[in-house]
Amino acid sequence: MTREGHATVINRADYSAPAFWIDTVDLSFDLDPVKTRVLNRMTLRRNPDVAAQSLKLDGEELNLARVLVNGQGTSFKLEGNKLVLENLPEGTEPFQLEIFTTCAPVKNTSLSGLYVSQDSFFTQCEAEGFRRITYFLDRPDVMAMYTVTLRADKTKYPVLLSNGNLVDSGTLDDGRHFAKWVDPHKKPSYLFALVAGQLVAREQRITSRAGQDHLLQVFVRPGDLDKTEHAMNSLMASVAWDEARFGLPLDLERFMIVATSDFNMGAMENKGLNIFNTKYVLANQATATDVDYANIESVVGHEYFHNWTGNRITCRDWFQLSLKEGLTVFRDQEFSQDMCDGVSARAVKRIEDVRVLRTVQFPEDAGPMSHPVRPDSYIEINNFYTVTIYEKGAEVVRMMQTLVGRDGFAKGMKLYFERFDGQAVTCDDFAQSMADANPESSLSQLLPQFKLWYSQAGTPHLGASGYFDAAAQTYTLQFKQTCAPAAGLADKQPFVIPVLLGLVGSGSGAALPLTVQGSVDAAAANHLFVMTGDTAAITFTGVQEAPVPSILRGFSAPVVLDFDYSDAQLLTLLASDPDPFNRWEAGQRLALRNAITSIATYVDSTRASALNNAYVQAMRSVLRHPTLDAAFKELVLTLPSETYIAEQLDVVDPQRIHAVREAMRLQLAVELQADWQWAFETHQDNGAYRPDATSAGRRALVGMALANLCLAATQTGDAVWPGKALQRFKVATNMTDRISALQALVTSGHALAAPALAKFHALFKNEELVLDKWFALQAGAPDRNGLVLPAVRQLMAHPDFNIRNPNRARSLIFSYCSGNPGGFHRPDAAGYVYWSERVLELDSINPQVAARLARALDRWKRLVEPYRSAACEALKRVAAKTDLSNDVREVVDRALAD
Ligand code: B3K
Ligand code: ZN
Repeated sequence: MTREGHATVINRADYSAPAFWIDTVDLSFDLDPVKTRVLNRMTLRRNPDVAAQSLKLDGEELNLARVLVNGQGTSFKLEGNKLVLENLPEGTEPFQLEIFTTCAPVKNTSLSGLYVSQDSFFTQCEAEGFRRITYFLDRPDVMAMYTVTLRADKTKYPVLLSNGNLVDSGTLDDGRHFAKWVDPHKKPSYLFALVAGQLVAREQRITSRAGQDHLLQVFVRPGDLDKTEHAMNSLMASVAWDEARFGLPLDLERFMIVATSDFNMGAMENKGLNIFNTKYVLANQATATDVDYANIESVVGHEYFHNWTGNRITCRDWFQLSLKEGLTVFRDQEFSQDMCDGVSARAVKRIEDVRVLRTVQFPEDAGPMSHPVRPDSYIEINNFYTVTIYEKGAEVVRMMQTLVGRDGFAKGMKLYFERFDGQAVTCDDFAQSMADANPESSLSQLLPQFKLWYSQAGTPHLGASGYFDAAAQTYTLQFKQTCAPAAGLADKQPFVIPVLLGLVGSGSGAALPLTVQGSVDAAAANHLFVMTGDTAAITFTGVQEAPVPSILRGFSAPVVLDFDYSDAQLLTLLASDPDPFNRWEAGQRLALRNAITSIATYVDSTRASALNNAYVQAMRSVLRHPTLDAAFKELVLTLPSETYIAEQLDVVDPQRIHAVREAMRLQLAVELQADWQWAFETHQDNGAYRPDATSAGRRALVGMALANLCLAATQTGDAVWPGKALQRFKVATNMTDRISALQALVTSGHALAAPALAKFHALFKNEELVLDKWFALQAGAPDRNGLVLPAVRQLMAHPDFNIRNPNRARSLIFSYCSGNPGGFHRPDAAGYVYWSERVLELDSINPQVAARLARALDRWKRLVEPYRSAACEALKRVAAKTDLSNDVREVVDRALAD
C-alpha cells in the first residue's frame, strides 16, 4: 500500500460512462494561503444511459464542512478519497448539489491543485488536480459550464483571474475585493484555472481574419514586463497560423497567459487562461538564449493550439491522452517549421525533433516504462505524460499526413471538428475522421492496420537491402520489418510504414529519377513506398548508375532503419543527398560506426582510438561548405550523444562510451583546428540581436567553433583561445554568446572556468532562469577525476539552491543524474546513492518531480558490472520505502520487474 492508499491499476478496458452529468458549476473562493474556503454549487442530473448508482465524487486533501442537496442537508459517506452520496433524487431531473470545503494552498508543495508561489495563487488541474480544490467528478468526459467568483485581499492579490470573461468586479469590506468570471465554453475540470496575485500584463489587441476583436494578455511579476515581447509575438503568430492553416479561429474575447516560477512542467492549456513556467515566457537578449527563444515560440504555440485540439474536443479518458498531445505536438512542430525562413531551417527543426524522439522516446520504448501511444493501463496517470504519448504520438499523426497529403490532412481536421466539437472522444475517432475525409487514400484502406501504431508498443526495425542489376538497369530494395516484444506484447502484427525514398548516384552524386517497375507514373525525385507486410520489395527501372538508396527521407516513420551501408555510400549521401535529413543522418551513422568500433576495441581512456580519416575529412568539407547553412553544419558536426550511442549497444559501459566520445570530440577539435578558426571568424553575427533561425544558426556554429578551439588548446597548451573565450564571455551582448563562451571554458576544463562562473553568478544573481543555467552548466560538465558529484553536492548547499522549486531541482539534480552519464555512472556507485537520496527527498515534497527523476535509472539492466548491481541496489533502496507516492512506486516497481 502506498501513502495515498489507492495503488490500483486503472485499465482502459474498464471505461464506463459517468453515472451523473454535471451541467453547471458555480465556484466561490475566499482565497487565503493557510485556509482557502471553496463553495461549489453544481447542477447535476443522472445519466439516463447508466443504471441508477450512487454519486461518487473525487476529493483529495480537502476538509469537508457541508453538503446540501437542493438546499437541504443530506447523508453522505467518505470512502477513501471519495465522497459518496446515495440518497439523491430519482429520475433524470437536474438537482442542485452544494459542497463547502477548505484547503491549505501554502502547504501544497506538490504543485497540483491550488498552491502558492511567491505569494501568488496558481492552480494546476491536469490530470487530477481539480479534486484537490473541491469534490467533483474529476474525469475529462464530464464537461460543464463554469462561473467563478474570487475574493481576496486587494493589496496582496490585486489581480484575480479565472477562465473566460470578467463579468463583474468590485471592492468588499476589510480591504478585500472580488472578481467574477464566466467561461462561455463548457469544459472538463482539468482545464479549470485561477490565478491571484501581484501581476502586471503586456496587452495586445488583435483582429482576426474573420474580423473578430480579441484581447491578448501576458501576465508576469512586476519587473518582468521587458521580457514578454517574444511570448506575445509568439502568441500573435500562433493565433494567425491556426486560422490560416486549419481555419481554426480564437473562440474567446480574451486570451491570457500567466507565468509562474513554480511549475511542474512547461505550461498548461487551461481554457483562456494558460499558466506557464516562466522558462517558457520570459526572454530578453541578455537573459535568454536562442534555444530559449525557440522553445518559447513552440510552447506558446502548443498551448494555444490546444484551444481546439484538447479543449474544444477533449479526451474521453486519460488513455486517450495522445489524442490531444500527439496531435498538438504535431501542430506545434508544423507551426515552428512554418515560422522558419527557408527549406534548410525547416530541415534543421525536423532533425532536432527526431533527435529528441530517438534519444529519449526510443529508449523509453525499449525500457521498463514502455507503453503504447494509447496505453492499456496505468497506476498514476501523471507518469504517462511521456515522450511516447507526446513525440511518438506526433509521429503517428505525421504519418497520417504523409499518407493523405497536406490538403487531405486539413480535410480530416475539418471533419473531426464537424463530428466532435464540444465532445470528449477517443484516438479512434480522430483516425476515423482522417480516413473518412480521404476515402481514396492508403490510410483509409489500411486504417485497422495503421491503428496498430496506437496499440503496439516498441520501436519497429526496418531492415533493408538493395540489389543493382547493371545490365537490366534495375535496382531492387527488399524490406523486412520486425519489432521486439514490448510492454508485455510478444507477437506483433506488422505496422503500416510509410517509407519515403530516393536514389543517389554512387559515382555522380546525382539524384536519380525514380520509375517504379510496372507503374505508369512519370519519374519522380521521391517515392513514397507504403510497407504493410513483414516483408516487401520494390524495383526501380531505368537506373543507369549504381545507386545509393536514401531511405526514410525526412524520417517518414518512427522506426530504426537497418541498412548495411558502406562508408563510401554514407559519404556519398553526406555529400550529395538532396534530402537534408538523410544527409545529416549519413554523418550520424558514420560517427556512430566510428564510436562503436572504438568502444569494442577500447583499452583505456588515454589510448581510445576514435575517428577514421575519411570521417574527419568529410566533417571538414561540411564545415567549409560554401552553401550549407550554419545551423545545419552545427547539427552535422555534433556527435551522437552518449545516450544515443548507448542505445545502439546491448551491453552498456557508460565510462567507455564517455571516454570514446570525449576522444572523438578532442580529435575533431584538434584535426579541424584551422577550420574551426575559419568558422569562428566568418560566421560572426555583429548586427542587432535577432533570434531568427539564420542568426541563431550562425551563433550556434560560432559557439561550437569556440568550444572546439578551447578544447584543442588543452592539447597544445595554447592560451590564446581560452583567453578569447573569457573576453567574449565578458563583452557578450546576448546570452547565447555569453553562455557558449562560458561553456567553452567549462567543457574544456580550463582554469579560467572558475572565475568566469563566479562572474556569471555575480552578474545574474537576481535572474532565476539564468541561475538555473548556472547550476545546470556545472552539474552537466564533463567529468574529470570524478569531481562533478562533489561539486553537485556542494551546490545543494548554495544559498540559491532550493529543491522545492522544480526548475532549480531540474537544473542541478536532473542535469547531473539524467544529463551527465559520464559523471553519474561512477564505478563507486556514489552517483546512484545520490540519486536514491534525491528521489526519496523529492517524493515527500513533489511526487511528480520525484517520479521523473526516478526514471534516470530506467535502462539499468543493460549496464555492465559493477554499474548494473549498484543501480539495482539503489532502485531497491527506493522501492523499500513503505510510504512512497504512487508516482514513484509505479516507476521503481516497473524498473525492478522482470
Ligand atoms: N497538458 C499539459 C501537461 C499536463 C501534465 C500533467 N501532469 C501541458 C501540455 O501538454 O500542453
Ligand atoms: Zn500539450
